[in-house]
Amino acid sequence: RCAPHAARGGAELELQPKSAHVHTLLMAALSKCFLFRHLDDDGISELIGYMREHLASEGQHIIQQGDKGDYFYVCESGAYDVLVNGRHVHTYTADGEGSRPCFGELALMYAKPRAASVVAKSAGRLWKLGRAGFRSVQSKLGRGDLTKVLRKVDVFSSLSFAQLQQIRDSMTEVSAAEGDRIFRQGDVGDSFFVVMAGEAEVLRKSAEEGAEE
Ligand code: 1OR
Repeated sequence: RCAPHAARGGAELELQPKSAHVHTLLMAALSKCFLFRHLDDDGISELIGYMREHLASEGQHIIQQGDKGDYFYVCESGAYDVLVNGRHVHTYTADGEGSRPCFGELALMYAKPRAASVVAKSAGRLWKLGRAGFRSVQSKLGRGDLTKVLRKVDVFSSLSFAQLQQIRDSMTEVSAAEGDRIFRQGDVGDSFFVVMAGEAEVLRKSAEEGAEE
C-alpha cells in the first residue's frame, strides 16, 4: 500500500518494510494493545510499516515527563523504568518470552504532556510510532469498522452482529469544529459518540473549584 497522507506526515508516513521476525513480534504486541483493538491485521500491518527502530542505551531518557508527546513505543528487548516526579513507579521488561510491553500512548491519545519519564535500565531495542502514523490509522474507520468498534464496547458485548448493525445504521455522522462543545457535564445523556477522526478532550469540574480541568 502507498501512504496516502505522505504530504502531511512527511518521512514519518513512509512505509518501511520489516523483517519477518520483527513483523511477527510487532503484530503480536500491537494486537494485544487496547489502543489498536479496533484494527484488523491490515491496519496493524500498516502501523508496523510506519514504525522505526530506536536502539536504547543504558540510562537513556526515552521519554521526559512534561514533554509534548511525539512517539508511542513497543519494547522488543531491554528493561525500562517509569518515574513520576523522580519516583520509580513501574518497570517494563521485554523478556523474550513474548512479553513486549508498550508505553507512551497517553500523551498521544489525550494530547496531554508526558505523564511520566521512561529511562532505559539496560540497552535494548524499541520500535516507535510517530504521531502522524498513529493518527492516520486511527482515522481510517469506515462504516464496516464502526460495527467492530461497537462490538468492543462493554455494554454491547452481548449483542448479536445483526443488532450491532442496527445500532450502526441508526447512527448519524456529526462534524465538530475546533472548540465546539459536544456536550456539557450535567446534561441529560441522550446520545453516545464514537470519534471517527480528530480528537475530543474531556473536561471535568472539580468539586471545590467549580473550574473545568
Ligand atoms: P505518556 O505518553 O504519558 C509516559 O508517557 C508513559 O509512561 C505513559 O504515557 C504511560 O505509557 C507510561 N502513570 C503515568 N504513566 C505511566 C505510568 C503511570 N506507568 C506507565 N506509564 N503510573 C501511575 C503512577 C502514579 C504507574 C502505573 C503502574
